[in-house]
Amino acid sequence: MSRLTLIVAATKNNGIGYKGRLPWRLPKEMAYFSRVTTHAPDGRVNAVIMGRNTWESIPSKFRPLPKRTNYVISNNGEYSLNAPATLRNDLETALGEAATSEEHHRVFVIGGVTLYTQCLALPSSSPTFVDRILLTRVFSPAFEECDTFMPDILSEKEQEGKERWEQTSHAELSSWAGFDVPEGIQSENGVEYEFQMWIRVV
Ligand code: FOL
Repeated sequence: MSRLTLIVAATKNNGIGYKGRLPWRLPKEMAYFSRVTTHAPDGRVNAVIMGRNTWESIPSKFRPLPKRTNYVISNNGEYSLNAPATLRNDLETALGEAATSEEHHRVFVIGGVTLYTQCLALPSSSPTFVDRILLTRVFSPAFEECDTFMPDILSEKEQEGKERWEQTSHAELSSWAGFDVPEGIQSENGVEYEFQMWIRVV
């Protein structure tokens, strides 16, 4: 298990957060996040890896995210999670453990910006790297108040020697997720969004 999946909900400008939390309240979108990151064959669980700010942004009643192994990365060795999750000081250690555990089916990178950026920078030659992005694209409204943005990898111009990202079909997303993912534009609380899957072409 060396492939990582990055999961994120982002506006067209790649806005993902506002004042340390999500800019929207989308219960069905959150249910998708929960289901897709939890879904694993009998006897196995998935791991979720997050930065310390993302950990703190999750309501305490959902921490650690249930039925998943939670890894939290912080440079601060003194940081106290006050919950049954695994604290690691660096990404490499967490990835090494999460990706090599036989118990783990899939490993998800769930944010935030620092972790997304570090993980996306891992070359496809390294032992673990991101080869799949589950992107929930939020089309409208624009959520212009966003103060946190994920790296703009999907629309980056192609460069010599650089990896390409390609959007898969919806059928491939449902097949990979293991359940019927709602297709097309979803409307919830006046917000329009779509569940997408992108894969890295090497
Ligand atoms: N990816 C997507 N697609 N949507 C997100 O909202 C999202 N959020 C994060 C990372 N990737 C994402 C990080 N933020 C919870 C809260 C914030 C959060 C991630 C998870 C959370 O409380 N999750 C519970 C579900 C609670 C509920 O059903 O309301 C869980 O069990 O996963």
